[in-house]
Amino acid sequence: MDKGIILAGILMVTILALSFYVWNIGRNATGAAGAVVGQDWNGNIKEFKIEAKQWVFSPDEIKVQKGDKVKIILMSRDVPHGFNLPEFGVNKYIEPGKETSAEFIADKTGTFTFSCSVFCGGGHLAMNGKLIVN
Ligand SMILES: [Cu+2]
Repeated sequence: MDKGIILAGILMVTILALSFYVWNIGRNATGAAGAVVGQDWNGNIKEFKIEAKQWVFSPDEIKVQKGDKVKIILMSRDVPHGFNLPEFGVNKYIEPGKETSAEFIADKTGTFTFSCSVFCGGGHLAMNGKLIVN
């Protein structure tokens, strides 16, 4: 093959790689800004972390305001558990060693019980907590 063609090829690949790199930086920057806007949804997203282990949720009480968009990050310390909050259409499987998240809008006031929905041993039925929406 002609040396000139090889050089031109290398140059093309280099230019392509560089432009992809620059394009990717721009894309990531937009993504980050978009994420911030997303979190600002309604100006009042509330994020919580709840840890599940035999046979408690920790914390077992969370408080939000009506209209809040609520995000709950769920983790299990031992066996698989569940997070069931039927009034808000939430039922998640919590796999040990993996974060699971649930999102909903607290569109009604009251005290709602969340409970474990995956059989996890002797204390399973007593494994629950409270969501208070004011
Ligand atoms: Cu359980």
